Amino acid sequence: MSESQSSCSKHGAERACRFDAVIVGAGFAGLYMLYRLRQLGLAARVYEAGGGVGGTWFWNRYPGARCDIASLDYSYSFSPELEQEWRWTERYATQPEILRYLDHVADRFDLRRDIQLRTRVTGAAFDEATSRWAIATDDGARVSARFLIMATGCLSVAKRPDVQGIEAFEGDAYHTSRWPHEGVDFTGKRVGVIGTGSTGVQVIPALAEQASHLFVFQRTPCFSVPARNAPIDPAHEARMKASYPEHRRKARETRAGVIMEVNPKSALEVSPEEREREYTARWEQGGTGFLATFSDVMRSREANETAAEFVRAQIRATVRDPAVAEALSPRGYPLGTRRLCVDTRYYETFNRDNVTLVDVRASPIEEITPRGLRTRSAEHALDSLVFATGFDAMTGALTSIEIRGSGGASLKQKWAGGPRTYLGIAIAGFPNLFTITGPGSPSVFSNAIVSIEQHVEWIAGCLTFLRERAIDRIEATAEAEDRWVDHVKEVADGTLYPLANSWYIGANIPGKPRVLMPYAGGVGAYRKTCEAVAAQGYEGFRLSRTR
Ligand code: FAD
Ligand code: N01
Repeated sequence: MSESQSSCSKHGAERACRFDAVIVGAGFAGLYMLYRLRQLGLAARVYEAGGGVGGTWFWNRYPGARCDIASLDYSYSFSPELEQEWRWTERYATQPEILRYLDHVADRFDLRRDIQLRTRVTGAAFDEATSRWAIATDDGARVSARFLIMATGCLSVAKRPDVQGIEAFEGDAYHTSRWPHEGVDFTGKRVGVIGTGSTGVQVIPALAEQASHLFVFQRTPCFSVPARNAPIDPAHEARMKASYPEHRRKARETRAGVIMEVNPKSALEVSPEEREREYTARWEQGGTGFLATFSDVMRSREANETAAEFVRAQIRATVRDPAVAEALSPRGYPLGTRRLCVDTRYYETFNRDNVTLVDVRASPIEEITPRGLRTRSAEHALDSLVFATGFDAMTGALTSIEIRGSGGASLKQKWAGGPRTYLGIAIAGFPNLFTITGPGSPSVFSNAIVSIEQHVEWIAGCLTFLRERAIDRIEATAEAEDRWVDHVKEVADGTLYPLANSWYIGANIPGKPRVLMPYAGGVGAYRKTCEAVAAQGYEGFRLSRTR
């Protein structure tokens, strides 16, 4: 398998390239995958649709964008030197800072020479005779690679709202994940925002500070906890950097890839006073650690309701107008089953005179007009519209590429009833193809960087194993995939997640099958499963030689 080839040739207007591996996407996943393949001596090429590296952090440039896992954790662990030399300035870094970090990584490890930007992979077909992928890009090149590694991201395909009249709008319209690089000045403008998920709660306070008036069109209220963002205390940074290896090792063994102190008690076994005290303490700490206030918040509907009611009480205490506070209060789904939002002055923003909450569940959006937006009960004149409407998550980037496996089988068709994978890394019928943080892996239920590094390292280990045995074809068996899909579903059914309409289960995209796509078994347990599969000679995979 070790061809270590990289060559491009031109025949007339046609360019043909051959690599050991093609990686699609140059975000956290694609960059690290390239680094590891280089270490193995493989010739790899990254194709990236965007005009720069960074993935999520290249695209999502809306005001207020930042991570909500502490940056000292939301960063690569593979290079101790990088870990030590990079200095994060805030507990949760802003988008520009994370993008600077990823640009630095690309330069520091000399990755750019194997990354082709502004190039979209449009199709890939597996050739049985050669066990290679024939990859089509939108620059017309014909690319051949033994292995195809999809680092296409779980949240990289923007979803525009399916609202009538959208094309007729005469003002400026922006999707938060396709934000203009030069920024947008909303000073003096009447601005409408559709969407109140994690993006909405970040962009809304930022826009409110600029716009003459901001209309927030809310369909489903979110649960949001304060970030308590702040500059990083140098003493904390020094302590963390001194204990990084141990800290990272522990994080890899947790459920979500971050060390959280989980209170072992049940929310239902403590007194109301103790419950209030514990929730208040977590609320004051800020961040998603709120979910770990009691052991059963994410397991028991009744326990969860105590957390939900605590948040509703915070909303009532913060938002001065009781009707607005009530409209902002989520009901009807458990806290955390749609991604818990983390904000800076989100609820406070609704006390501003220049902000109006429009409840579009009570009065649905009827159409976007040339001059604004009309709901069933009112018309709102707008200069600008901001769509914080999310993504065709987890499967969108994969099914939008025409991927054809053994015998020409289409991935899109295979997944028509929901994604089917083995470990979220491989797909039966699609040999030599790997998905980083694919559906069926912990992915978006975790600190993404921990999950990305685990997948990249597993794939690198697998390719080394194949090379040492001169094996050039690996494919998940249908039986192993069926077992894994059943296991993912069984674990999902034991959680509260299926109770909410969320992008986790595809509910945000009309016609998408209702399947909990990420694996809810936790990154620590999942890692052990993956390691056991590898230790048993890649159990559940069929390995063979073509030549
Ligand atoms: P991405 O960063 O999405 O990169 C995928 C790349 O693939 C993109 O650049 C895309 O252009 C490219 N691509 C896709 N299809 C093609 C194609 N056909 N051809 C060529 N290129 C293609 N996760 C956390 O754990 N913690 C956080 O705090 C956090 N904050 C987030 C904040 C925002 C605003 C968003 C949107 C997501 C956040 N996430 C967070 C999730 C985030 O997506 C991951 O943390 C991580 O950045 C994903 O990296 P990736 O490389 O897997 O994918
Ligand atoms: O997207 P979302 P997001 N009419 O799908 C609304 C990560 N992230 O971009 O639910 C009216 O969560 C929709 O309403 P409803 C994180 O993983 C992280 O906010 O369909 N409303 C919803 O309110 C996150 O979960 C950070 O009723 C419409 C919103 O749009 C993921 O990315 C920051 C509508 C979409 O919310 C996605 O978050 C940002 C319509 N026609 C993102 N269509 C961090 O801080 C959609 N909506 C880490």
